[in-house]
Amino acid sequence: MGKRKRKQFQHGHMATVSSVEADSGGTFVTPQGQEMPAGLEKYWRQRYNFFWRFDEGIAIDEEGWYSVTPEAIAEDTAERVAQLHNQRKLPGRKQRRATDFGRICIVEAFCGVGGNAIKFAEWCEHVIAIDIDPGRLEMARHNAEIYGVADRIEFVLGDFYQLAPMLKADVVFMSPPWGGPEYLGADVFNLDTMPFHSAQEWLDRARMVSKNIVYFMPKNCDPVQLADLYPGAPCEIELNYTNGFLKAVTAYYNDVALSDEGRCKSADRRVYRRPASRK
Ligand code: MGP
Ligand code: SAH
Repeated sequence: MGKRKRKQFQHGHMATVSSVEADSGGTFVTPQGQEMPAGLEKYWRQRYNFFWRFDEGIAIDEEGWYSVTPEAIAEDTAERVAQLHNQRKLPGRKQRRATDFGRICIVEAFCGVGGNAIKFAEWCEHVIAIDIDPGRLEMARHNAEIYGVADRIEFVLGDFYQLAPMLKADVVFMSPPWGGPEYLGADVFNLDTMPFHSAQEWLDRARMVSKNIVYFMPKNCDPVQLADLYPGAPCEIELNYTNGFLKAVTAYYNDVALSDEGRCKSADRRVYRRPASRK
């Protein structure tokens, strides 16, 4: 890890090894003897999809493992959001220089271990990253340091529901808890059944911060229910794939919805729109 200080997190672990072995009892033990929470093997296999710099000391805890947004999806979202309010279109990711930022401020309402916040900080001038869990917020800061973007992120410990009335930003991004991996058990995930607050209640809070909202949601939710959370707003819903597998969907409301399809970088990123007249 070079000069970077290694930290041990209370509920997380430093995941710095490149392979993992299952012991006979079904728990996972890394070659360095670190125990992984049981049932997380499929996430471990995807570790470089989550953070390409994983081996540099990325910190993740159990909720972080099953909630972090895959990096390619987070990058697509950040690139798209960064185009908002720019005088000129930002160069694509290959040509982009470190000084080419979207001149916007974005609130990342549920920062987790930083999957989205890091990508927003790579593309946007200012990121306010909120999480209610101090351990995970600290992991996000640590991970952002690995990516060299921590100085563009304001880390805020708190409840987004309480904080929203005090915030203003150009865009709000939300990837709230969906109730754990059990969401996969439903044929159609009902957005009213999310824990703590319904998808509608979260969105109504986000509207206090900005009309431009990006909502990261389960792949098995009903796109019509998702679009109808914000009556009258232009809404675009994209299907988010990594390596050919559908992982989630993202809804864009208002100005961030007005993209053109040609902007999509990845063949795995497919877009469809709600009819503009739908209320
Ligand atoms: P997953 O549960 O790993 O499904 O979630 P996958 O990989 O499609 O499973 P399969 O068995 O069908 O192949 C896919 C992605 O959704 C994860 O990588 C996270 O990015 C995201 N995700 C999953 N959960 C449980 C949450 C959650 O509770 N909150 C948020 N914000 N994202 C989640
Ligand atoms: N986008 C993140 C994953 C978010 S997971 C990433 O890519 O890493 C959802 C996060 O929401 C969890 O870390 C959880 O601690 C946080 N959370 C739950 N309730 C919250 C609340 N009321 N306010 C802010 N954060 C909350």
